Amino acid sequence: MPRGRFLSLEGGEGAGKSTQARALAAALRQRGVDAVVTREPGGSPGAEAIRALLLEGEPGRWSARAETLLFAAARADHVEKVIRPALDAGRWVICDRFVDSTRAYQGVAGGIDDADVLALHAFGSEGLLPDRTFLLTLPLALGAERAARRDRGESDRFAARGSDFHAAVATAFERFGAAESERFRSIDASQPPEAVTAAILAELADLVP
Ligand code: Z5A
Repeated sequence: MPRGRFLSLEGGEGAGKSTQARALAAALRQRGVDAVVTREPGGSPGAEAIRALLLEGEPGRWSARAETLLFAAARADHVEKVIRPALDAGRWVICDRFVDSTRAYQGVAGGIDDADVLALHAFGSEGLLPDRTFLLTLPLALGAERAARRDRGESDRFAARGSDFHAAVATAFERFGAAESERFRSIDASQPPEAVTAAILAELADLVP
């Protein structure tokens, strides 16, 4: 049984990652691919419990180091219980955010060294990386507007952070994409949803059977 493919979607808030994860799974299923959609933080019962700790409460609830460890712990459980078993069973996994989010949010924007984030990932998740990462890009204001419309004014610990923080996250993602052009594909997420899905599928053509 050939191993399944591991795809991740990254980008700032409101970029449309969840929307595209569902649309991509539907498009792949039409092509005969057995695709599962999952998300971070979360995706397994243990990681979903950690998700609640991470997203709820005061913005300053965790130090940058504690927050990084919580994300790494949630990911370790998610990888072990959900992602690796699915890939080993030949299924494709579409993950709404993965380790590049920790590198961008806790790393570049939060002040934790990239090498430390990657060392935790090497220990917790045996360094698993996606076969392809789609970076959904759009102007920050448009993403914030979409997220605010969806959340009707309610924001979690991360959305509540200022525009400088979110700008640093966007710059970090761009930098990762430029440094790892084999894995990353940048997608213009300001287009209508169907056009974004088509752009992702075009950048996946070499992997789809
Ligand atoms: N975080 C972290 O710090 N470190 C980590 O390692 C990880 C995460 C894994 C998770 O929040 C927070 O945790 C996240 C980063 C941090 N915080 N931030 N910011 P979450 O899981 O609750 O949410 P999210 O990942 O941030 O999702 P999101 O960015 O808010 O949304 P999205 O998935 O990118 O977008 P969406 O839900 O698909 O779409 C948003 C709305 O726009 C919705 O109403 C759609 O119908 C609409 N939409 C989507 N696409 C389009 C297009 N193309 N046109 C028009 N409207 C659209």
